[in-house]
Amino acid sequence: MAEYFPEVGKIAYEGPDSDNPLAFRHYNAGEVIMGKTMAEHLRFAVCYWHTFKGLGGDPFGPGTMIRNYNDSGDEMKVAEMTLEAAFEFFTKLGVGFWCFHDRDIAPEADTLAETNKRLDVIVAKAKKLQADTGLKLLWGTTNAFSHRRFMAGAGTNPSPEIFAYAASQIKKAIEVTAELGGEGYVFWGGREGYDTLLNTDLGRELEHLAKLLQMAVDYKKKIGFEGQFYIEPKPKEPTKHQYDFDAGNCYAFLQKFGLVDDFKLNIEANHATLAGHDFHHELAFCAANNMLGSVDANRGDMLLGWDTDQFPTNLYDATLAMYIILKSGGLTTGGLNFDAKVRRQSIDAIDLFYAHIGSMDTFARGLKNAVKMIEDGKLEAAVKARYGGWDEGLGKKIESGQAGFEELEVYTLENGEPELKSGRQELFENLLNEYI
Ligand code: XUL
Ligand code: CO
Repeated sequence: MAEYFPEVGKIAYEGPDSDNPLAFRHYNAGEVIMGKTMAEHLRFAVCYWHTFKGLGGDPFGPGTMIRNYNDSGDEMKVAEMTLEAAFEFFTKLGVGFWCFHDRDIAPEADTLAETNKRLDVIVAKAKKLQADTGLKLLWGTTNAFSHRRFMAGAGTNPSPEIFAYAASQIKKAIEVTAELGGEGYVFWGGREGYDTLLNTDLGRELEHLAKLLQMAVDYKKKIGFEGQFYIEPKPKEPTKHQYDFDAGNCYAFLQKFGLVDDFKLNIEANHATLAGHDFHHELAFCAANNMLGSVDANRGDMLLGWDTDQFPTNLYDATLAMYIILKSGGLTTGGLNFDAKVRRQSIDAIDLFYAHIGSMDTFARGLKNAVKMIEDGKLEAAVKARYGGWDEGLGKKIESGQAGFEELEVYTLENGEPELKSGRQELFENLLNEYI
């Protein structure tokens, strides 16, 4: 097999004092922290679509990146070379997982039958490469948003024929995900939303989306696919409004349609910020509602305001994310998938390595910081103290349902104006800084 990244060897852990840009300073895969190795805690995945199919195109210009695995006029040959390059990259980087969309591993043909055949060829090759390298599939997903047939959505398309097409495509994508032993399957509603309400029956579209998801759940059970289903919230882009707006919205939707036990959420940092939340908020919401499944680890640029999908390098975000993840029991089926792309000017293949190494080190530091926060317990104790009133007397009565409006009125009339306590935000912020 050809070598596609000959200038890079296996990336090793060299410790914080290393000045080798092609080494980890903080991510030491086998190091045990709180009973698990760092690799087991972080479950890093590389995403196929950005890392191997993204070439730097943006709305103002085409791609800028020239890759040696792209160098053939034959689409299937390119697909095979790209897959080989990807597995070389995964292995050299030392991640345990990868993620893909059906259409980025195998190009679409003229008919669904022909497209499925192409997908089978690539999946057979991927299965072999997984066996040879020990790589695992974190999740698969469907691209039902790029082709022109999906311009008005897939499951929420006004046309039942297009709904049927999307269902057929998702069926196949779940089958190949199962074939590759995928630990999960993601639904990201690429164009499940609307551009204008004037031409949209919002209520009916939501019903249809639920139908599609229910069919997927039924089919998953029928074929015995045991991977976890995830929904990936995103509020807008490409549509003006996406139905899977944020974690709260997805949770309500899943509850309404009786789907809540069959899905968890895949939280993407940049999608959180597009929804006007921070990453921390979306993760905390999921943790509070037992919906935390997996993470698309990236970041946006607050001044640009669209889904820039940058590599995550912010230590505060990584620390708070890992704090929530650890406190909610850690990642089980999910992982940290770098749904991120190098910038348009980062044209060299080696930039892909720098980007992933930096982000893996960022989350390794986040993990270590979060462990310090948990072991030291000060933050948790301070939060607990703030809610201490609920563990006794009046609070306990309210929480256990032993008080109603009348009892509370009597209490308030007898006790008068409640004592006020500082929220101590600055003190909490200072405390957080001590761990970073
Ligand atoms: C798009 C996005 C997707 C999903 C998978 O914003 O995040 O790549 O992660 O379809
Ligand atoms: Co994503």
